[in-house]
Amino acid sequence: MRRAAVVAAVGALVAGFAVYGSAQAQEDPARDASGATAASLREAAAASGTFVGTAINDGLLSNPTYANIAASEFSSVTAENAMKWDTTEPSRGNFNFSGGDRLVDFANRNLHQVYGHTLVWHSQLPGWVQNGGFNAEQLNQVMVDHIDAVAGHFSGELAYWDVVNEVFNDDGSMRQSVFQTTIGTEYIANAFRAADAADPWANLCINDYNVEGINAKSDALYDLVSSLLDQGVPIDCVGLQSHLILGQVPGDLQENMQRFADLGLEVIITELDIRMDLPADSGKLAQQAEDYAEVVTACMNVPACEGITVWGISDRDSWVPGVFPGQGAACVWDESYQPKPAYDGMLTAFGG
Ligand code: G2I
Repeated sequence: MRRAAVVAAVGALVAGFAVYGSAQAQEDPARDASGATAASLREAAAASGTFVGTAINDGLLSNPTYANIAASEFSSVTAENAMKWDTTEPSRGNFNFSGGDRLVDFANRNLHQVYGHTLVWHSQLPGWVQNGGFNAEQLNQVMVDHIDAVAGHFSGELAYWDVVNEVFNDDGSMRQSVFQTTIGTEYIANAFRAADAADPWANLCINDYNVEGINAKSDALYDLVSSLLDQGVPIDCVGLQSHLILGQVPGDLQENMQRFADLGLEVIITELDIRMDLPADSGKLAQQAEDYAEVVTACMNVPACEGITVWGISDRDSWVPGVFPGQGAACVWDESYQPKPAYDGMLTAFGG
């Protein structure tokens, strides 16, 4: 059994006794449709053996409001940026694990699992890799050395790793990253084998966006993971990022998750947020609550969907407005760290 299953079991046990490390008890427990109470997303999710996570900006953990929500509402944390290549190996052979270590320490103190993100990605890739002029053999060695050092450093601490991230274009063709153009598609199998060697405990995932519904890109992902499994490559899970748009949760999300589950893989919602045109209003927030609930329900209906991570706690901290001008309000807590209707949507869908 890989570590994730152990962590989930411990999480469920812990939630049963409502002990949350340094987290404070909630004063106003929500009441679900059946009349049962759930004090937090974490407790509601654990009751059904599912984890609920958030991306963490470790620099914000010194904000007590942020840290308290992270500690009490979630059972899993993902490093929003701290475990990416440009942070962990900014120059060749020089490693920086300070942000990742802070996150692991926070997680251990609060009985969270840690979800590692990400080992091999075309973005946030330092110039020495992107423009290093390496040939195929050299770049493969650079990649394997990176995985060996980073996954090796955190080995035993993480429940999951996104081994490769965003390897496809939206039409299902391979993204022409430096890894793809220099090494060829076999870089993906090589990366998974290196990650498995460096950390035999973590579940190893492939992660992407716009693969939540059945479409050309998720078809390509399905074909790739099928081929990796046929080759005996150690892959355990598929991450559906789920950066969604208000009112546009794909109607075939559950069916799509199920086809990956039928291959024997876990499916994780890894980066959920649901953006809208600003300003938000009560109608949009009500729609957003329905959308969040729909995603949770799809996951709950697929036993291999082991968990859901939201991409940041509050609208104040979200990446969305910086990348999509005029859009935002994508998270579950508002700019003042008050829970939005989406909070109750998620809580109720988890079942309390
Ligand atoms: O773009 C949204 C997500 C899509 N899937 C992969 C995720 O890793 C990605 O996360 C975002 C982070 O939320 C942002 O925080 O990745 C961005 C980079 O592609 C992150 O933004 C970067 C900024 O672009 C940099 O200017 C900044 O220095 O964050 C850096 C650290 O704060």
